[in-house]
Amino acid sequence: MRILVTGGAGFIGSNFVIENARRPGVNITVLDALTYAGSPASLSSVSDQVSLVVGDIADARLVHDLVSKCDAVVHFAAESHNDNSLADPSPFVQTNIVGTYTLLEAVRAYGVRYHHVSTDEVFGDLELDDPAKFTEHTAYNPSSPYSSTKAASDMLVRAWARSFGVRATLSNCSNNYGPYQHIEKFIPRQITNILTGVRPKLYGAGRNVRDWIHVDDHNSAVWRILDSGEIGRTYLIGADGELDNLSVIRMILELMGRDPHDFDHVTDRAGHDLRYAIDSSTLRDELGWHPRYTNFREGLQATIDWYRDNHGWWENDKDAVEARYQAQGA
Ligand code: NAD
Ligand code: TDX
Repeated sequence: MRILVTGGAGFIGSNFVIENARRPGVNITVLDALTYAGSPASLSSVSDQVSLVVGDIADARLVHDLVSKCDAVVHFAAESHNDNSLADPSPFVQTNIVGTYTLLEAVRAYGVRYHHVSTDEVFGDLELDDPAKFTEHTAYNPSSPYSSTKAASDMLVRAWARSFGVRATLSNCSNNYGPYQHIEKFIPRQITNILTGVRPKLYGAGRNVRDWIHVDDHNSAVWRILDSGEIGRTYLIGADGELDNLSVIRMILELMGRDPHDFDHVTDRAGHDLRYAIDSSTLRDELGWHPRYTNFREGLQATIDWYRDNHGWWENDKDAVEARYQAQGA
């Protein structure tokens, strides 16, 4: 199977490529624009097995050429950071909506199988004490420019599947953690803050809850859906990992041998979603998927070790990322 992986030099995409590049009978081409969030270094361990095409998913001619030569597209590429979408929504509209449209037109033209990687943020947020979790039937109610452009892209996929018979599946996953995540994101930002002598930064009071899943578990679910998912269906991916941000920041400090109170409260995010929680029982019951990382503390420790052992992967970006946050009071 020839698979085109968009965004394969980003966090989740590179982990997906590393995990699947050596599967017998699988041949992977990565299409990635190498924005600030993409790095060829993330693919160095599989550079002999994988071709990297540097280009934009909204470049129709390039996309048609690549899609015409593959059997399936797994679409990870996106502008993915909420804070950036509040500072400038325009690349989010362009990549997440126009880019997805461009891919859909190409898979429609060549009859290619398509898997769309999306987020639980399309459902908006939940109250802290709400017993309900997000399911496949939850109405869309996105809050940020990021999540609204992801919601729009999901809608395009559903329409192209229904109206044009595109062989598509969708997945909406909760917050990922693990190696190769950009240091603008919550967990790697705090780990690399501690490693560089900067105090960790917590938005507001830290009551906001995220449902953490290890990136390898997200990707094993994506593979399962690509292989055995029902065409036209949406699957929710989650590993029952709900924790508030205050608990996570304290756990990082503790695992790194610091005082768990040694962090700063900074300006809260505008429109900050309160809580996400995924019910992944359909995926578990129908496709037999289960997460491997069921102990968040152990997965977090392994992630801390990875950032400690791979300074070269992130240290050149650190000052610029923190300067940008400081300018925003965050
Ligand atoms: P990321 O920002 O780390 O990586 C995105 C990649 O896409 C980068 O390599 C970047 O260079 C590439 N890219 C951006 N614009 C492009 C364009 N126009 N053309 C080609 N390539 C482009 O993101 P991530 O965290 O790995 O997220 C991957 C996907 O998973 C996204 O669709 C995101 O919405 C979704 N998702 C992420 C999470 C999470 O917790 N990180 C959770 C659920 C879903
Ligand atoms: O320094 C910080 N301090 C802080 O308290 C940062 C960067 C974040 N936060 C908070 C905001 C969120 O409540 O931590 C939580 C997680 O923040 P992010 O890592 O920015 O993730 P989030 O906004 O929840 O979105 C992530 O999960 C869903 C991904 O970035 C999205 O791409 C994915 O769709």
